[in-house]
Amino acid sequence: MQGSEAIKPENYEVKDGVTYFSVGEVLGLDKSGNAFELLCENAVVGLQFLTDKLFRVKLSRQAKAQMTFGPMIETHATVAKVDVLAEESAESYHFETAELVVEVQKQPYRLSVYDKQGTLISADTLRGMGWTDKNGTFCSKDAAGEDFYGFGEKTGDLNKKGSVQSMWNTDVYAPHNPEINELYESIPFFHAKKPDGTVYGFFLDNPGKTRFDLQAKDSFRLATETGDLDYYFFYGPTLKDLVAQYTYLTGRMPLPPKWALGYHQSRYSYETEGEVRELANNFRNMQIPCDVIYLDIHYMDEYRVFTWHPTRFPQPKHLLEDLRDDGFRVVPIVDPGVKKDPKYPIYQQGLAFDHFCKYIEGDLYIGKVWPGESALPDFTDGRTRQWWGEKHVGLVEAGIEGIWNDMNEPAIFNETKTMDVNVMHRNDGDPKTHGELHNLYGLYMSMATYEGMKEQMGGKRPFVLTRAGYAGIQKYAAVWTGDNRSFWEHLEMSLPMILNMGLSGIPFAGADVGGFAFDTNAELLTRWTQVGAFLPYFRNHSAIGFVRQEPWSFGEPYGRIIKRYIEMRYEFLPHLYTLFHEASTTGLPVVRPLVLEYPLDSNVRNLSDQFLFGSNILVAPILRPDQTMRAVYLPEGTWIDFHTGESHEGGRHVLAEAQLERMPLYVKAGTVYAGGNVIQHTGEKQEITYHLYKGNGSYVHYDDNGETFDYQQGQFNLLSISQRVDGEKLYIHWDLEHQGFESGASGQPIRMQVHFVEEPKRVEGDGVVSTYDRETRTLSLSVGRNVHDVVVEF
Ligand code: MIG
Repeated sequence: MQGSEAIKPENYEVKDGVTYFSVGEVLGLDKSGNAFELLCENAVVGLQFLTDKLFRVKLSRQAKAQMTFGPMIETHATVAKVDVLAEESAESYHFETAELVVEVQKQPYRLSVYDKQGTLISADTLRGMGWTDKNGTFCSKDAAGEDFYGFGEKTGDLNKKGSVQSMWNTDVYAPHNPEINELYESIPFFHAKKPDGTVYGFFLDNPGKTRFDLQAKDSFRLATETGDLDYYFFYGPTLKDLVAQYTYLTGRMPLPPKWALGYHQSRYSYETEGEVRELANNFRNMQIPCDVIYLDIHYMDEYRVFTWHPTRFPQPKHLLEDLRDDGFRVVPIVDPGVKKDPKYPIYQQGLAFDHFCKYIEGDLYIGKVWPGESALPDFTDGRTRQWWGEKHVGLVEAGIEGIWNDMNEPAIFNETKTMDVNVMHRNDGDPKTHGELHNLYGLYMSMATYEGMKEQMGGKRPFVLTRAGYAGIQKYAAVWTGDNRSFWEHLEMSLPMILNMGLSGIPFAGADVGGFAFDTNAELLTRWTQVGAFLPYFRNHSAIGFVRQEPWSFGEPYGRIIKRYIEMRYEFLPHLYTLFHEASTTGLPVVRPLVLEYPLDSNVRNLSDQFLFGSNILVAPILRPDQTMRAVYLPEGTWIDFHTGESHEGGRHVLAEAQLERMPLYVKAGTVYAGGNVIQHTGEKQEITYHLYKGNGSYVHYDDNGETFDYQQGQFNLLSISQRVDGEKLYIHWDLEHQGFESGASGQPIRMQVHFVEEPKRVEGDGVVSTYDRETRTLSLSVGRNVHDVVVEF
């Protein structure tokens, strides 16, 4: 048995020669504002309850606790009142809310969390909390048998058990693989799921380098490299609850414009106006749906941001108008580097108004990026964000509604791949070095972009895509996973990455379909497009110097199959939009690992080669060449093969047929979802059909104008549909829950299809028109708006 002398502030060495210091014994308790201050021998520990299930622990190596919140914490979370009962005994302090008990042992400091039944949820290890002679802080927690999820954009498995996760936004062109831990985004948040299914989580709010060591069998450690430990503890008890709480704390994705949910086509680069027009014409002539075309760096004049190349794109406004008439939006790339060029107005203004990053001595920081030597805006300053946002006005006036932020880690062409960590950021009056704020740089850039665009777009929703980000990025931008390669392995790896991003508060994520670098091939592009159609962000993008990978690039049968899956994206769009709306209100991801919906199923703890689109459509993509069959795990319930109608009892594996033109898809019995006919872009009118897979279940379909913020004033529709099986009868009921916008459907009958059923004996309901297709076993119903109930007897 070790006594407390084991961690008395006597320093102790660990194998790598680092000396650890602990906060020591707790000597007293103070209250300051709504935070408790535990006065320890060597530090002050702030303890602040934000809700009954969410509290914050802040280590301060100063006389008083420093409790200023990080910039991404939502104001509503910081002001909420929580009733906390605080008591003291000889050995400990005891804090109790309606849901949790936090016990802080005095000799030495050691924090434990219990639920109200007295079950231990989490506790500090003997090593506890402290710092090292290298100046970083740490906290070690007991954990035995936990599975770990979240951590944002990371390579490797869905379940991060046994790994080390490091957070430092990095531009990685070298092939992404499970060994590369630092990519473009850093989300220092994770879920820990105990073997009994109980879930708790930690968010380490520190935008410098942080590290999560999950290798030990019975403990894990959180560590910072700069700044003092500032963590939030969440008690689930479910994964879903935890995502909701985390996004309550750091914010939720605003509803994107509907067009951003369509198919996006990109290339580094479509280099001229002529090339872009030809591309657009190809889509429309071949009737392949597409909403968005991207302009990569070639559109600029020598890579000067906010300019157009004089000969490649001589009349941007005219081009954009023509494309818009044809239903296309154009999203240009905007990088942070501002070319050092005395004749360039943005550089002139940036200098004149002191917007660029500098050293403490006042020297400008200059880094080499695409435009050559460049200055970088100091986005940590609100004043500079405002300026940058305003600079988009020319693009907005030309008709741009979406911006693609790249290189915002920031990526610099040098040894460290980023800005000098000694650069001093203004940080709204609280200057800090780049090393301390690094992971916030890209987020602040996208925030400036989103807010600037929003101000200029006359009530329309902007779309921003970003490569770099930090916790809270979901409030400003969609995220793509950067420079992947056209490898089957990268297609496979993108799934746990996107699923974990969803569990980390970022529902709007995707990878470059087809792969960015290296030559893709016909089969890979086909399989990648199939799964891309069911991922939240759906963009085909490829790099300069490699084969073209537009949908038609490989001829038949590939072109036809790719087209069909892009069409399916649009057929599922009304449901996808509903899922996006759900994500924007609850934080729940659009695509979900099975463990989110079936947390007690031991077959899905680390399953990520299949996922759920919403809660009840299961997508089982093909991730390897020449696979025409695959094993699919179906969780409990009855699952219907989308392609064949075959019904399977879950809780077991099935072998699915998956010839090139088929990606296995299963719909759970009882599912209702809103679908639509194929349209060429989201500007076209789409007829809604409600799809029913016989069983018990309900659905609420959300819709609005897809473009403006009027939905926040009630201009949206909610239509609920439920179905219930009783013996031979299927009872269908629908209601208009909320009618706030004119969809063009008013007065039109409600259309429904019940899939894979026998020919009914009778269909009851006033004026209901029903038809039955024997071949597809589909029952189609058309119900007048004044009829709310239909009974189908089989
Ligand atoms: O150093 O703008 O990830 O999508 O096409 C490469 C050119 C810069 C990296 C992005 C990629 C983009 C490319 N950019």
